[in-house]
Amino acid sequence: MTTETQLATTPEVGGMGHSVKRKEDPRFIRGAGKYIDDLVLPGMLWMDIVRSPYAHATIKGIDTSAALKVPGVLAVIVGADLEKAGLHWMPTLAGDKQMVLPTRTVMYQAQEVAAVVATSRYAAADGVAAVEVDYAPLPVVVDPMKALEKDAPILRPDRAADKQTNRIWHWESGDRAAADAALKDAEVTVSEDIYIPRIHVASIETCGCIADWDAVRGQMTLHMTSQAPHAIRTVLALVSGLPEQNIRVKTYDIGGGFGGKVPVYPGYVLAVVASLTVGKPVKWIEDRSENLQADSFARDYHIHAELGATKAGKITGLKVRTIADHGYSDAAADPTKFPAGLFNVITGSYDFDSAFVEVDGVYTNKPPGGVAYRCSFRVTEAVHAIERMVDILAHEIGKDPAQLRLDNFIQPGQFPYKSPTGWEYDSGNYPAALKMAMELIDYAGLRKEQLEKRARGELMGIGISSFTEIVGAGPSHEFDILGLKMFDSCEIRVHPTGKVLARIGVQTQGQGHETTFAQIIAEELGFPVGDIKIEYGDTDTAPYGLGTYASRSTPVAGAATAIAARKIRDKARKLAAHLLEANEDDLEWTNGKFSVKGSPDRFKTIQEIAFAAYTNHPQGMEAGLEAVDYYDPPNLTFPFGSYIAVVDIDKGTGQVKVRRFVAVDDCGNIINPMIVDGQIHGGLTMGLAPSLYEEITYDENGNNLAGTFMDYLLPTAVETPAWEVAKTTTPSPHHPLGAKGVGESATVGSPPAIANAVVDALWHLGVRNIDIPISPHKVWKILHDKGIS
Ligand code: MCN
Ligand code: CUN
Repeated sequence: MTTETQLATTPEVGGMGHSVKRKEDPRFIRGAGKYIDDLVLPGMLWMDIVRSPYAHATIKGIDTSAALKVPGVLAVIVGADLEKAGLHWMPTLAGDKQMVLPTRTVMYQAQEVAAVVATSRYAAADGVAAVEVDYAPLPVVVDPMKALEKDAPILRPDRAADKQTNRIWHWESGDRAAADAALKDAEVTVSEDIYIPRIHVASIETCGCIADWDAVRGQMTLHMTSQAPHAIRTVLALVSGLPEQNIRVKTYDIGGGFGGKVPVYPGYVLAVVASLTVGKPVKWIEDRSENLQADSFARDYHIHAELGATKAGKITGLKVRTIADHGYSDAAADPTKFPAGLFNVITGSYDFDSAFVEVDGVYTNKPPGGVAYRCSFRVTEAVHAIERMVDILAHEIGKDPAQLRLDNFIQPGQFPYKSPTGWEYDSGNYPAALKMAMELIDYAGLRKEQLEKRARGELMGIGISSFTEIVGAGPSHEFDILGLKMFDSCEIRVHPTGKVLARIGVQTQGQGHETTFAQIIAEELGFPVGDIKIEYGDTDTAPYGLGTYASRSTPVAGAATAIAARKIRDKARKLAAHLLEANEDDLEWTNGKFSVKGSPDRFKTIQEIAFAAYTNHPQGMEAGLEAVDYYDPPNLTFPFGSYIAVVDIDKGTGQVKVRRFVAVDDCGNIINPMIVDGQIHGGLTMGLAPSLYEEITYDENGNNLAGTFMDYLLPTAVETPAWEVAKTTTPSPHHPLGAKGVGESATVGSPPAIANAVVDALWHLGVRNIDIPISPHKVWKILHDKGIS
């Protein structure tokens, strides 16, 4: 079910709203995609990394002599080597610093300790095995709550004297006094501790790069898997001192990013140093366990939430306190001003006045990071908390969770809506989405079925999540990363024969930008999508952009593309006036041509105009037809949706089966409905994953207990239900195409629907909350303790 939008272009042109097949698929389907590990350069060497078996230890010595005797091993790099060049620490995106290689202390299990460069991957691995490191173990801090206790070991003694604590920062938003007062006066309050576990992006392609230093030309080329190539180039220039014009970052097909390919990892820096040292290209590719154990994690939020309401269920206030486990360094990928991301969008889809949120970032002996993992900066955590709390409130006061939501939604007439923590939601129609989802799933029928089943002792639950997303970072007055403002860009060149080359500042990792950005140009200029080539990911040619994450490509670079195309259309109008010997104001634009008002047979097509731009342009006008736009969005976009999950629980095993899942999404005007559905399907599966399966845990010694796919469980097609998707369309009022981002909505919105469904099935047994992932063991234990299983 889709609210129909009027299509302005024909299927041949393939503008907005057409399900154009992905231009990138032929190469993927034929096995002709090009990934970083496919690339082999002449004379290329391999790098492999020695990693710490301890989560916290002093390095007493590193003996590289045996490794250097391994046939094929050319060099071993240790922290002391980097220290000489001042490269043993590097800045993180969050303004902290992180070790490239340790000189004294290792801070988490699997931390990089040394790098071995060799003539083959096998020789490098043998070299790694031959490096001898003498460690003296230190006390390990695993629990962030214990890290804040007075006698906890200080993990970062390198910090300033007034920061000798494991608390990295404290951040708050909203009005504490107002929230306190609202909760004190509330007729009903509910509170809950909710833990959102540490999880890890498990993209098909792990991280890797080839650093290629050309000493003769003074040129560093970094071939890599990055979601943000330009930012990497600038960081590399600042850290290494190499002139930025002599650094080229180049990406290829990326086998999934999902946030994990935003940060700068020590491996990249080590490959660069190795190439500078040996003067040859050096390749480094992680294996799966290195990826799971050492790269940036996501979530790991310990949330305590309190919600106040009237007895009738009108929400009046919210207070949230969170401990955020950041590992040993704050390397979170968040905009500079937002240490806890956009977590304060936690008031969600509901209209109430008083909210207060506080977050403390904490150091522990775990890998650093805090990437979003298909979540625009901590929004998944926020959505999970508010949607769980709203459900707890509904059950507590005996009100249907759907009705409670309908009674509290921000109403369509209230947009633009100012939230109590300061966001301005651009547009929305929350009741329409929830009502559509209820109808599609037959909510009333399901509630009836549930009562019947409960009478028979069967466990069935229905869970709703009515989420509001916040994507498209971001307006330059508030959003930057390391000082770089979060604009994005597009450059369009129209060739004489009416074919188009466009380059964008964002970086596709599977989202289909080669297709959808061509569709934006097709919509605006009338060139058929097949005549438009989209390029990205080469910093020597693409215009500067901040990259793809936080579903910002459509909101920011998509807008830049539309505006660049409109600049071209403005020039095309002048050319058409010249060709038609008419006044510009007498021309009208329809379907790829300018015609004279009132004389529809006097027209010039965009292709004719393009040719004239090079062959017959008026005197005094510049030749050529090209434009560039750097777009600074006036606001973020606020996509939303309502999801309903139905689960059945096996009483014998505690296994949760998601029987049905209806997802109604609204991302404003849609560029390519098929691609959007693909994003939703993939996103829902990535929401199912942490709901029931994915989690990284550590034992008391800081050993990672989920370092392989044997323990880090991913849902396969067998576990994944047949997603039922539908749309409503509420355009963004400030985006040139009325579009909002969608890439993360489903991952953000779906976990609470599943968790709410499980708790809904068990509430009558006295269950208020189960933290995700809801494993069969957790559920079985509850049922067993209640004497049911
Ligand atoms: N789209 C559309 N109409 C809209 C909104 C989006 O047709 N109204 C299309 C876009 O043109 C684009 C795709 O949907 O082709 C996603 O667009 P958008 O929501 O702007 O998100 P981004 O392109 O910025 O992608 C980022 C987002 C994030 S942050 C993660 S994480 C994620 C995701 O996309 N990583 C992905 N989806 C992924 N999909 C794949 N296959 N691989 C990843 O690594
Ligand atoms: Cu939100 S993970 Mo995506 O931003 O690359």
